[in-house]
Amino acid sequence: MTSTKKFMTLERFINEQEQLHPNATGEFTGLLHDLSLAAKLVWREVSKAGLVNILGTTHRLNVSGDVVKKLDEFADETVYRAMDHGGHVCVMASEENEDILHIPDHYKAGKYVFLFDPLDGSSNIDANITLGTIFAIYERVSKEGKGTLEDCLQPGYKQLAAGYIIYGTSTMFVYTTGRGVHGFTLDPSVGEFLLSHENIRVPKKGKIYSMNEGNYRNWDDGMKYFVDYLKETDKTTNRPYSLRYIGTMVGDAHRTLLYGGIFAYPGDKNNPEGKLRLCYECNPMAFIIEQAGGRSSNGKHSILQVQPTALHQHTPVFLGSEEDVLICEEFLSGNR
Ligand code: AHM
Ligand code: MG
Repeated sequence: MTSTKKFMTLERFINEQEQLHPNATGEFTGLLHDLSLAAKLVWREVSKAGLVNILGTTHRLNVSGDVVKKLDEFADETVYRAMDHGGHVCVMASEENEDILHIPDHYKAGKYVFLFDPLDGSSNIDANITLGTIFAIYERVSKEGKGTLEDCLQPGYKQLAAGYIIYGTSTMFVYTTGRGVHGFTLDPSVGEFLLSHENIRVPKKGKIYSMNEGNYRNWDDGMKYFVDYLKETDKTTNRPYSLRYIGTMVGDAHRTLLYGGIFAYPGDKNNPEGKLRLCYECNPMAFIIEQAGGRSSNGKHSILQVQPTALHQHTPVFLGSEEDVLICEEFLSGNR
């Protein structure tokens, strides 16, 4: 008997989920459909990244004949354009743009707010290493018309959905709408995302830590002691932990979601609020990890409780297995 999983496409899954909400208008479903198109368009370009010097502009989206866009700019524009005309979204904001992005006047504004990091890990492009796209979806708080900055500055616990697309050895679409976390792997031969990871759960405790340890000397003592602790030998607690760090948050968080352990980008002497952005990177990943039974923290409490005050604000971030993040918090607060 063939597995039924094989035939569950992302589109079908989203439609089936919609049936669970009798009052659903289909708007949200439409938004996720638009997003899966954006994912495929970005994947198509990402998978050709190494060919740019050979193919030149021939196969690039470059209708005006201008110089080829950098991949991160291409991803930014592609995601925006896939989402701007469906009538589902009233405002967007992207890591690549300083201000909020309005929907063009000639398109209808919908009730959702869409925040995204179009190409996470862009410093890894030339080395052919995993990249990603991250997104967060909120319901607007403004009543009508164009969306506002206030619509974009909502705390993470108000997210209706969040997820990421990981362009790795295979391409996956991983998302949550607050009913578990589900992963779909792209079958490039048919151009469909197929359900491959249903209801993902983060292991309660892991054996991997993932952070830029090059910043060690600039960390505060709690962070240093935590990492020292992870390197000690103690068989009963699986120590020493292994270090894995890609430098693409999507890749590091995805591995943490599947294998457990802890991913962190703490503050340090040079950057007290760390490097990663609350609205585009930390909130969506925190929602995913918490939905999968893991824990997120800014060092003191859940990332999802932080009220954003600026679009591009940074926050220290700790994500992963509940036990590992709890121990980290104990070190950070000086209780260990
Ligand atoms: P980007 O969105 O501009 O690519 O930057 C974010 C990336 C994250 O994906 C990753 O976790 C982090 O920067 C790596 O930073 P570092 O090189 O300092 O370790
Ligand atoms: Mg990023």
